[in-house]
Amino acid sequence: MKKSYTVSALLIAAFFAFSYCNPPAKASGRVFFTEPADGAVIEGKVKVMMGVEGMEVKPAGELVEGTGHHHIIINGSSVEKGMVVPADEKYIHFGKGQTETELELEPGEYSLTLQFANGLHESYGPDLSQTIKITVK
Ligand SMILES: [Cu+2]
Repeated sequence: MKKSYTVSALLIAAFFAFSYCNPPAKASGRVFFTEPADGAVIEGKVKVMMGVEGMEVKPAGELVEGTGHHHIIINGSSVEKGMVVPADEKYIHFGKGQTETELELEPGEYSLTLQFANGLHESYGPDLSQTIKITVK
């Protein structure tokens, strides 16, 4: 009887130790435009400042957990988790680890999506994206 108590106590202790060391995986972090504000009306070049929390910005090339780089998607939407972010005039990669840029856009209304992706350009999905709308005059 005493032995089984000891075993139970050990199992419980092991369980708590394990839970403590391995908190459940959750989608941590967020990305956001520091500039421009959602709904902004802008004249001329659009200055964009890209922010991230819970992840580290790192130039592309190497797969390192907890790191990645920004992408801006013009008039599109976030890229599904695990998919490689396309590269064309609509999908801009900031593979040097840049956190700010200037966009030259014709007058009109745009949606800008900020998408964080890993060193191999594989998207972290909608959880690590933000979409805003702006008007360029
Ligand atoms: Cu990329």
